This record gives sequence, C-alpha cells and structure tokens, in this order.
Amino acid sequence: MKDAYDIAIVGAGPAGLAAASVCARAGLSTVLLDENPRIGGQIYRAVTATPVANRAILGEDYWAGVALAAEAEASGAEIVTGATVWSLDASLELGVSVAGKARMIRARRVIVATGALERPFPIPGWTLPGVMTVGAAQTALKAHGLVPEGSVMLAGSGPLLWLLAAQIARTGRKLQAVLDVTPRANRLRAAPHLVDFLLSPYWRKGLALVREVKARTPVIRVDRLEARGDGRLREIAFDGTSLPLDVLLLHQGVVPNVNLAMAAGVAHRWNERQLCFEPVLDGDFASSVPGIAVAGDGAGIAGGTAAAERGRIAAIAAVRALRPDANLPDPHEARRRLRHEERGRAFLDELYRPAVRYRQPMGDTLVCRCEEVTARQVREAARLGCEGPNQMKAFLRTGMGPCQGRMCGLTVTELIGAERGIVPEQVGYFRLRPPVKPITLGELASLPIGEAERRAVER
Ligand SMILES: Cc1cc2nc3c(=O)[nH]c(=O)nc-3n(C[C@H](O)[C@@H](O)[C@H](O)COP(=O)(O)OP(=O)(O)OC[C@H]3O[C@@H](n4cnc5c(N)ncnc54)[C@H](O)[C@@H]3O)c2cc1C
Repeated sequence: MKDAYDIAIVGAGPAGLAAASVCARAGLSTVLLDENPRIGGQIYRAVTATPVANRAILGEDYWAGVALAAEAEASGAEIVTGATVWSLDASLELGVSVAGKARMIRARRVIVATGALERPFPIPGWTLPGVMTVGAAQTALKAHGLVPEGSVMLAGSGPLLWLLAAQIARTGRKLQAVLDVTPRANRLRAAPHLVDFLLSPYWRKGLALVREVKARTPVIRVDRLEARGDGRLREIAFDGTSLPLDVLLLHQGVVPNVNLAMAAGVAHRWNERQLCFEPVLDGDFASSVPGIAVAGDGAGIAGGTAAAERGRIAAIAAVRALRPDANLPDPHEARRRLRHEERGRAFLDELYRPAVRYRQPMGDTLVCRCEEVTARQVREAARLGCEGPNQMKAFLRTGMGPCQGRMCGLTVTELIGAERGIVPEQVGYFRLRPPVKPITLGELASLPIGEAERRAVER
C-alpha cells in the first residue's frame, strides 16, 4: 500500500468492484480495501475461491460475480483484502489495519461501498447459542461450504430468507420448516407498487424461489416467535406451538451499513419505507462531505446489480472531477440500467416491511447484546426523560460495545421514538466516531510516529 492515492474505495462488493474497475481503467491510482479475506462482498462472497463447486447450489446470480471480480482484478486497481478501515474524516484520510498493523492513507476522492447489514431481529432468546442470522449461515455456506446440522428452521421474512432456504435445500439437507412472519397487511401496502414489480427483473425470480422452497420445505405462517433454551437453543415456540430445535436462522431484511459514512460526518436521513437511516446523496452519489461518495446498498437498499451500477456512476463522477479528459463509460447507460434494477423495489420494501413487534421488542428481550441491555431498560430510560440514542449511551451503554451499534442501533432509535411519541428522524442515531471497528491498542501503537507526535509528548 502507498501513502496516497487518487481514489480509495472501501468495500469490495459489487459497488466497490465496479467502481474500482472504472477508476483504475481511467488511469487513476486506485486502492480497493476490504476487511474480508476475499473480494465479492455479501452477494458474491468468496466467489473467486468458494469450495461450493456445484453451481446450482448458490445459483446463477451468485456466479455473475466472477466476471465483476475478474474485471476489477484486471483493471490495475490495487486490491487489499484483510484491510479494515476504522476511520475516515473530512480531510479524506483513512485509518486502515492490515495483518495487525495500522496506518493512515490519503486519497483525493473516497467511495464508501460498505454495503448492508442484516436488520436486528430481537425476539426472546435471539442471543442463545444455536440461534444465528440467515446472513451468517449463508456466509458459512459461501465461504466454507458449511451447512447447519441437526434440526434447522429459518424464521423471518424477506428475499434473503427464501434464497438461503432454497440454497440449503439444494445441498440435499432437509430443513424442518420456514416460519414466515411477514404481516398479512403488508400485501395491501405493497399492492399500489404491483405493476412496477411485474415489470421488474425480480418477480419471475422471486416467484420461482418461493415455489422452489415450498415444494421441498413446510412453510408456516407465524405471528409470535420465541427461541427457548437453557444455555443453548432447545426449542422454538410460535403461536401456541413449541418444537425441539437445534438451529434457528433469523432474518428480517437488510439495512445500509452507515457506520463509516456517519463517522466521516456524512449527513443521513430516515427512510420511512425502508425503516433505516441512509446517507443524503446527489444523483452521482456524492455525499454532504466534499470528496466522499457512498455507493451500493450503503446508499439505500436496492440489491447487488443496482449496487454495481451505483458504483460505476459514483466512480465516473469521481474520475471526472480529477481528470475531466479521461476515457470513461457512458454514465447515461449506467443510469438507465440502474433505473431498471431499482424498479420493483418499493413493492419488496412494502411486502417485507418488518412487523412493529419484531422491531420494537418488549420486556426482558435483549436489545443490546454487547452490554446486555433489555427492551424494558431502554423503554424505562426513555420514559425517565432520556432524549436520544447518545444520551442512552450514558444511561445504559447501548451501542458502546464492540458492535458499535450495528446490532442495536435501529432498535434503540425505534424504542425511544415509540416511548416519546416522536418519529425516528427526530430521535436520530448514535453519534459515531472512529474507530468504527474494534482495533487493538497494539494496532494503534503501530501507527508511524511523526516529529509532531514525538514533540507532543516530549518533556
Ligand atoms: C449477510 C448478507 C448476505 C447477503 N446475501 C445476498 C445474496 O446472497 N444475494 C443477494 O442478492 N443479496 C444479498 N445481500 C444483499 C446485499 O446487500 C447485496 O445487495 C450486495 O452485496 C450489496 O453490494 P454492495 O457492494 O453495496 O455491498 P456488499 O456486497 O455488502 O460489500 C460491502 C463490503 O464492504 C466491506 N466493508 C464494510 N465495512 C468495511 C470496513 N470498515 N473496512 C473494510 N471493509 C469493509 C465488507 O467486508 C463487504 O465485503 C446480502 C446482504 C447481507 C447483509
């Protein structure tokens, strides 16, 4: 790695890979950083190295990542994997750790392509060993060819739930059931967007996926859900029934991974349709901080192929700003493809809108796993007058553990809003500061010491 680049891109999913190809091919010095050991991001995780050889298991949408990865690798961009970016500021300086050593690098433009995270799904028992997220199970499948053993159920809602159910079934492993918690009323909410959905690339694929799962696995509609056990998951309880269970995989959609962009000072707003915070961006995905763009699902959830187009558009704008005469792909073509990919999204957002019950838990259900804070505690603190997530840190330490709010942030915001009778936009989110990822003291100490730092501590 060098000390300075024209363009630094954080995240080697479809957005980052596409952006890196555009920037490097235009002749700009480009670094693509990802904390994972392999490129590909979530959708194409480990696509260049997965041990899953039977292409049918992960499906053709997964293998589309091979071409994108090859294009980035051939583009001349410097790709650094195992590189955790723990800080980014308005001067476009990035703190990066690789193999236990930290360093600072500079860029003239930064594209944040840090993707999405699974939305928290705080039901009673969600922290028991044996309960995982669908995303975590899919990571184990793509990266290591692992499939959960014993009696396994998936519970929740959203496209990724159906996709993993199909992928596991294709490995030959029998799932006990899929518990579908999608509220029935969502169909009404989604109905006005049906025509767009029918004209979109999603509906055929979606319908085929749901049919495939239903042909092999019992699908049960469920309103109430609870994981039970002593020390580990023993049984699943739903709507008056309980069944013994070894592994429960939970999922209720994905939300933008906002931590790095927020810590850099990028303005965010609440998206009521997707029930999450997203960065405020212009048509080129430029943020409120000059020089920083946010592309891919980190800019709002739109899916993997849309993420790649967003990466291209952000990259074209970044290159233009630095080298107006560069030879670039046609941005209008990328925008046309993006519009096509974004079509039908509103239908999916409304159809899979998570129920209030699973976003705003009650009683002793844990909200903050790191600090072991319950819904009751958060609600009580809000009733006592705690005004927002940042004050809640002082009351209960929510969001101050190693996950830095990734597992509890949205739940804390929504619970405070519910107790105080205000909307999430008014409640706000945790104020995020670097380091946005846990780093060791040793890593910090490994930062090169300049003359100014030496003089600051000399007596
Ligand atoms: C667990 C999970 C599994 C998913 N699986 C699928 C799927 O199979 N099919 C599908 O259609 N959609 C899937 N999605 C949806 C996903 O959001 C895709 O739409 C797509 O991967 C988004 O592309 P992206 O480029 O925006 O980000 P991503 O593909 O998410 O890539 C972001 C990359 O940024 C890296 N990163 C994040 N923060 C840092 C940091 N601080 N430092 C260094 N690197 C960082 C991550 O390691 C990651 O590789 C999944 C989402 C999740 C959360």
